[in-house]
Amino acid sequence: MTEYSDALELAMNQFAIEVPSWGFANTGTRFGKYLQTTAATTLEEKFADASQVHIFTGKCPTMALHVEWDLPQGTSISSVLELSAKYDVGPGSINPNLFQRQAYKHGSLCNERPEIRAEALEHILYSIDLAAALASRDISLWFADGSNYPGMSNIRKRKQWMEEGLRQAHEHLHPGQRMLVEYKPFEPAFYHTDIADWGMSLLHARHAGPQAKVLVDVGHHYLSQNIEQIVAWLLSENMLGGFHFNDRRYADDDLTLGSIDPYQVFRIFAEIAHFEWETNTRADIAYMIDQSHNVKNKIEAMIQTVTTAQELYAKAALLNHEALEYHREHQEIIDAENVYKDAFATDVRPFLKDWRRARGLPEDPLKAFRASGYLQEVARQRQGRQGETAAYA
Ligand code: PSV
Ligand code: MN
Repeated sequence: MTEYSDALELAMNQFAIEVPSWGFANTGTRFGKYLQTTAATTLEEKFADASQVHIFTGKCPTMALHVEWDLPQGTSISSVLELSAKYDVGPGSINPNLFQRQAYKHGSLCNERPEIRAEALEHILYSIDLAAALASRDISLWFADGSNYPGMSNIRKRKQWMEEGLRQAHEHLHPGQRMLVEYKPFEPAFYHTDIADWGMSLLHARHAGPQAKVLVDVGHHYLSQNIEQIVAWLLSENMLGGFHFNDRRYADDDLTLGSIDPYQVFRIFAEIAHFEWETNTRADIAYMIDQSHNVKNKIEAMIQTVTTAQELYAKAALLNHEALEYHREHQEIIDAENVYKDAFATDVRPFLKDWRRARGLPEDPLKAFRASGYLQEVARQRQGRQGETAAYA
């Protein structure tokens, strides 16, 4: 063990990350799907696959659920709770689906037609009650609402409808629950999106009420945007509710976290680590993965994501905050930057191996998972029954 193991150990003990149910299912691109024999098609299979990620990494105790895909009307809560107990994976954030029904072609809460706005609100209220029944704290709201051509929408009216809908949803929240408002600059709408950036999410969350916070999906920014600055501002406003982690080269590509730009993820974690050091508090942030792997094996990719997240979080935990502050005060630019670079360049893998071994976890979760034979077993079980659910992701 190295000399910095105390700070690191504390950070790694605290850090957990939620996996998405849809990350285990067959998902596709606009052009089609490549089906995987081992992909999960039922909620039980999703819980089973998520439990593998938790068993081998020890740090993924919950799975995010998408209401239409996992908990359609009529789902028995007790059956979900039984699966959760059987696989030792808790129901995580609850994601209402406000984009898949035909009715939402022109939007959900922002639709010009009041009956469709009412339908969308009803679905959100239903999802809030579901979350309460499952003892899930967070309701994650993402809206595909927007328009494709200039002139077709009254943007101000739509803003007002969204505001009203979110306020009514907030009124329905149970004590202790949170409502996370996600933004996205474009896709599926290609002219305007009703909640297009963090400022719009922030305003909507503020108008909605004190239990509403902003959800930052790192793939939902223009390429040159400074995401860590957004994180810093939201922390400073006490409005950062959570993350959807993924990586991208072009837009919302849903690639594996850290596969393209690990320094980006490190800089986000560095803002959080410095905030926590400065305020001597722990930021109440839901760390979640929002990825759909179409060409990698889904469980393997999820394990790879978690170990990468741990490595980057560990690097941020190595930051020398005193030195950083000193160099900032003295305007020593290179030295301040080098505090970041030194932490980022440190190989934390030997530490993580020790940390895992001390907890009875495999030193190399991916290798251990591969050796377990789980994939071969589910390939045998799931062969020939690819009854699948389409999922937009
Ligand atoms: C939309 O791109 C998104 O990021 C939202 O979080 C959805 O809930 C998720 O992907 C799955 O479609
Ligand atoms: Mn997302």
